[in-house]
Amino acid sequence: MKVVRSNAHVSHFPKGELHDGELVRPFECPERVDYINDALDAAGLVDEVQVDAVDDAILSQVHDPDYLEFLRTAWTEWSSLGNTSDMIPTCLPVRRMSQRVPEHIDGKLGYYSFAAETAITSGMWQAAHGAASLASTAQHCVSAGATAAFALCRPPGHHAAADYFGGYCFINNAAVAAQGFRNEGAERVAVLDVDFHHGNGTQDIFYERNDVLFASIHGDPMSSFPYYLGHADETGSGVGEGYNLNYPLPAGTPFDRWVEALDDALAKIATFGAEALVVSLGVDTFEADPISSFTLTSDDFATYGRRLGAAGLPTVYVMEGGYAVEEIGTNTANVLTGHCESS
Ligand code: 7XA
Ligand code: ZN
Repeated sequence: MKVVRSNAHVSHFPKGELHDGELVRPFECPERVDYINDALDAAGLVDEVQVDAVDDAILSQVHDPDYLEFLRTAWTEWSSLGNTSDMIPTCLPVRRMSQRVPEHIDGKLGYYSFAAETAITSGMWQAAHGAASLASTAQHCVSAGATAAFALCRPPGHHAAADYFGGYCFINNAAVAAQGFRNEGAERVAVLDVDFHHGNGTQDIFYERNDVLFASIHGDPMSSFPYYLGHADETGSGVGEGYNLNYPLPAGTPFDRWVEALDDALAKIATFGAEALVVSLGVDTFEADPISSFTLTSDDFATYGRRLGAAGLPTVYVMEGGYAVEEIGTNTANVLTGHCESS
């Protein structure tokens, strides 16, 4: 399989993550990529692709330009005030508050975020832009004729909405790939999100569109992050009505129940007539994931990878979550190996 990866991600690693009332070492850590690289290499899966920088025009098709400018300049503005540590949002505009963008960087930070576990670092923009470049390069490979490609994105992207960050995500890499497919001629594109967490950002970006179908299988937001989106009755709006499919599942969901949702989503993607598929590949559905609560085993990842390959669509895999770091490589490689076996 075509594999797109780089070291740009190492520039971003916050000093801490607010978790259960404490600042802990972030779950979303650079060695996640090392484990995945090792497993892909060991499985003999890699057909290496040279990375091309993402066209910034695509970023502006899926994100608000003011939000992108905030991400690009936030650290400079923050550090110009004498700050040296990471930027953690502490004041967010909730119900009945003004949606005017504040002038002070503290206010902007809250305005453009939805969760406080995600810090902006000095190297965030370089890493996030680098991850978007991987997704874009993978999409170019597939648009040019490859059957499938894997973008080893870090930071992940599926929580990043048109104009806010959070859940470790800044630029929505899956949305970049989907928009890239549209720009290069695909009439209908599907994004299938198999991460444990609902892809609220991807949903937000495509919610009013009928050219990109979004389907997400995830922990029920009544009990799982991101809590405020991901219910089954969120089905799209305007011309996008019917093009957003959410499959919220309870804590403890085992593979046989999970895969029923997957089969239903794949059937609907086929009915939609998708010409290309973007998979938001989070492997935090794994039974030992420290911040998630489904119970998939390592073998299950290979089983569902075969189902994804059997869908027969030109496919870009974009890495999202997965925090059982010693197994993240095996689980990711199993999905991709399964895909290759059945495509
Ligand atoms: O898919 N998204 C993730 O894996 C990140 C979830 C962040 C959860 C933070 C909860 N405090
Ligand atoms: Zn996740």
